[in-house]
Amino acid sequence: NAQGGHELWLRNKTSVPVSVVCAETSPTLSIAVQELKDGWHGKANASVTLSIVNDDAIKPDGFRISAASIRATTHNGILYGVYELLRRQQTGQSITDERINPSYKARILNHWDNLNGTIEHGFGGPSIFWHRDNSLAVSDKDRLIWKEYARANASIGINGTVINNVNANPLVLTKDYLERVKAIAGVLRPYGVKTYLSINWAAPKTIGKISTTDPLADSVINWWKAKMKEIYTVIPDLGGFVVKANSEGQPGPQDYGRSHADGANLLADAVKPFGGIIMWRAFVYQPNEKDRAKQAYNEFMPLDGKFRDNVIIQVKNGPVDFQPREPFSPLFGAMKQTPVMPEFQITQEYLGQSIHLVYLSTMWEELLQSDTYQAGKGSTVARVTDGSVYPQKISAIAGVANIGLDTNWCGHDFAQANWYAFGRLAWNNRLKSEQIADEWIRLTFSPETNTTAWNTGFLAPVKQMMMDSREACVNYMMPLGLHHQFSANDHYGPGAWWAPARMRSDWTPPYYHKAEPNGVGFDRTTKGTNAVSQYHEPLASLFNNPNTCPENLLLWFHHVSWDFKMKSGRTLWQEMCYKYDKGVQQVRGFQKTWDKVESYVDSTRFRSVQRKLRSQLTNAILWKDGILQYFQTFHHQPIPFDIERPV
Ligand code: GCW
Repeated sequence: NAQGGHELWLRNKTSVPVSVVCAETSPTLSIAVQELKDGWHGKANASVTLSIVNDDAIKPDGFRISAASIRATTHNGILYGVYELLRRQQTGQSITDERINPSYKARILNHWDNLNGTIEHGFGGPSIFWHRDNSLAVSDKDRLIWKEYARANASIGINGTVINNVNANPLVLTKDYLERVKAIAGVLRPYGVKTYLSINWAAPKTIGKISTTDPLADSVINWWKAKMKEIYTVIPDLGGFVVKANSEGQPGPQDYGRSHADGANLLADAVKPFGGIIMWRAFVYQPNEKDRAKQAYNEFMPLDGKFRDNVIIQVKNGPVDFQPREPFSPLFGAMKQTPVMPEFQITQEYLGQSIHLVYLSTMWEELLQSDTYQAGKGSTVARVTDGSVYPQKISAIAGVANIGLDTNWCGHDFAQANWYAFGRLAWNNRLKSEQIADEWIRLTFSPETNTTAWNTGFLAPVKQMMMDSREACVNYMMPLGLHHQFSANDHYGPGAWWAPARMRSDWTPPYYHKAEPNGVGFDRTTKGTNAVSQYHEPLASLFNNPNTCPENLLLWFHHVSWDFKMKSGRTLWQEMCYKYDKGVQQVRGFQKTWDKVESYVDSTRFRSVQRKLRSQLTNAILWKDGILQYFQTFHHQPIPFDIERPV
């Protein structure tokens, strides 16, 4: 077995000879041809034809494949077809003649990378784009890493990347930085990966010496027009920009009494001549809101239809903030005249960082398959964002990257699966997490011949572990609709009790659990904050009633008695104890699973995962004991005897 994880899912396994016929040439096609030659696992000495065709049923990145041909309307389409063909060969999937198009036009990673090389909530080492010493010189090593990164992305269909943090340093828009951006874009381009940047709203002031950033001021409009012209002269095919404005202290148009639409449209007009798009984020909440979960909807719904056609609203999967489980954001499907794109978080800020083994695909699948009912039954988040329900010129999806300079790229070997899964779901938002896990395991760990012993001894148990891992994390961190129970700002360990005197209340866990002697949970019903009304019927009524609300979201929508009767017949308190205990037992189970597969994995990866599972267990126990003992101080009921009790 190959050592280490730096090759990701692109392991060079022994291939057989193939001849490739391709009439055209380009850097992208050269890559396509080379990949086929290096990775061919089809019939030995077969001949494969790559051709550009006219076919209205094939979208720009789409393709038509068969066992011996790939047809597309663009060179990028050919490249994606090549990776599809190779993946099917290497994972033993069948290849029939079919046309395949991506779900979203823009499939984008968001790097929260700062210009000084640090990464906000990055757990896989320093930035691959920016240096710790602030130097902007481009080295051969830089180029090599960017190339491997681009290849990995292309192989799973990711076609864009935002290379600086949404908490943006305006300097990225200045000359010397733009030269580095140009170099990065140059390496990514042949792999079909477009470069994007994050904008700091106050840039005209900070780097432009303009006295205002009012989006309606001529000086501001002109500054942005000139800036965009400058940027696009350096990088003519830059994809566009993401903007975090009036969010967590970032400047924005509201500083001047203007709306998100005023702000987004100003930038949209400035990039329009160059074909760029503006991804305007809806992650907004204020210190004194009674219910943070409602604000994005309240701010953005009145603006529906007021945005330019090259603006898309970027919405986190849930209404609060990337918690282990949230209901879907009510903005999905509700904005009918403005395209909306889901934002996932691949980096595990709130799901155990680089220590816990948590396969996030099941969480994203849950979101994509959630029915919003906004255009009748079957209006899933997938369909209301990908253009199936509403006509939209642009469609996109973003994932906050978990990538850094660590040897295995992501900190945890299994975190690579989350990068992989994001790409696969962005390409096809109907895919099942189980299939994605199956592919990833085969590509990442498979021996030369995948034998029955390997299938039953390794593939099956490891896949099961991955499939169970997110629910396990929910169980030992925040079951039954609990959310934001983290201590301090690192968002790692339990802190239901954490509430320093001078801290904004919405940054402390008690704001979210509202525990007291008689009960627990956040009342978002019509009698409470009425957040339920932001959902379309029948969901609003379903969520509003504690007896019909899904139990896994109970404490999200309801404040209920500790003795509330659960479907299992247990009280809420008992059920909570069993959930936390189950989470801990699941992690013990993962340890056993992993220990048994030792003979199938190289020792580097085996030991690293084994070590991390041990820490995960310790931490899961801490979560269970800490939160349960804290809640006991309100109601003084015992912990059931048949679960593992705090000692
Ligand atoms: O989850 C929170 C993070 C912030 C982040 C913010 C956002 C980039 O704690 O670090 O800032 O979300 O998404 O803007």
